[in-house]
Amino acid sequence: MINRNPNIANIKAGYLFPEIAKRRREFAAANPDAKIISLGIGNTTEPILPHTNAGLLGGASALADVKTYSGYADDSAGFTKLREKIAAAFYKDLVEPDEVFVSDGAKCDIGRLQLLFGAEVKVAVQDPSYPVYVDGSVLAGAAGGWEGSGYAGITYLPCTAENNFFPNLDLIPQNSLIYFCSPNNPTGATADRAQLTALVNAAISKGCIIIFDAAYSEFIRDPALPKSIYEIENAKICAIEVNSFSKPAGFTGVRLGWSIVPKALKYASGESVNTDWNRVNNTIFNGASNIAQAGGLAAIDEKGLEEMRALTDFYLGNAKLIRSTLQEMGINCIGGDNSPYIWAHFPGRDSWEVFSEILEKCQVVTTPGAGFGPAGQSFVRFSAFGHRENVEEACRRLKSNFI
Ligand code: PGU
Repeated sequence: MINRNPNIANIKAGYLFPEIAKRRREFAAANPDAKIISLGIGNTTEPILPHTNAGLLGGASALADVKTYSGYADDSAGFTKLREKIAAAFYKDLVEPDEVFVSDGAKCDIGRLQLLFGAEVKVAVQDPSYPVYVDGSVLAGAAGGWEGSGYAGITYLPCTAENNFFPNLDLIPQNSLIYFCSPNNPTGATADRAQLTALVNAAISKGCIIIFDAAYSEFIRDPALPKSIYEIENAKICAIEVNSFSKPAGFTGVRLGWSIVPKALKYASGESVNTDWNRVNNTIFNGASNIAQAGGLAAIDEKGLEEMRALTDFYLGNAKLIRSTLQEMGINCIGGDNSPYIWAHFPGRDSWEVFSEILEKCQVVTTPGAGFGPAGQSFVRFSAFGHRENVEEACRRLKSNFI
């Protein structure tokens, strides 16, 4: 029989969020009367707003008319108009439309991007981090080992209270692929201009490429904080950015995102990363849904951007409630101001144990910090995605039941 890809044996048995869903189901089965509230996975709950939805409906209707029907696109990179609008709306033309690649979401892009660098690449990740960076690298064979052996090819960059949740850049190996997420999932920390400038300078001096995950950039409210890595000088020669309509437009199920691969970005050989990315995508990806792209066009015109602002304001309102509740309870936490996640500290405790205690006492699902990396131990992530009444009820239960 054919052998299994050994890289699959090297990833953790279960992906974090299905594991949490399993524990929730087990708890629900044992406690049929429990009214469980999820502040676990960062999954949107509020409906898509009318103007954006009209764009989606228009995209669907166009398919039912012979005059406007469309099938496969000539190129997988997306509608030209959408590429132009993304460049203008989110990057104020700091990037060009042919540097924008529309996709079915940031997670899928993160998985495919590894193909550009092969199994030999060294990887550096913030610790804690969104699990796809490590699991995706392991699947691509880049980890050079088994989790129990410490994934020799992956360097963890601890982000802790001591360093204000920004890593020591001296730990980044030469010629490595750096995953960096800001506003951060799970810590909610948002890097400032000086920190991102230091990151870009470190990447350039060490011959690294940054994959900058800006999936939460539309939650930034502090005007001094950069929303894109390209606001930093020279980022175009060392950084790829991924982003998504999932959280700001409620497109988690619609599936629409994009990546930016600058034409100035080169491998050690001098060849163009942009050209390769186009080639890889045209080979294994047939483009984002044309309905989703029609929705995306509406989501970033003037009215659509107002809707994005309203939706992200709503979730930030939830974040404020959760954060102030935790603070009133005397629990140290960060995040929740320019991001939809609150990172709460339970010193000396095991994060899965805190997760279970919150579930049992409050019937509230959270995400244990250890699921995001070793430095997440003793932390728990609260997601601000939820209906307001559920978030209010979760806060009441936390205050009265979780001592
Ligand atoms: N990047 C970051 C940093 C994320 O947190 C998420 C979703 C994505 C990308 C995914 O974006 P898409 O465009 O929708 O593909 N993180 C959520 C959902 C869990 C998951 O497995 O994606 C979370 O709770 O962390």
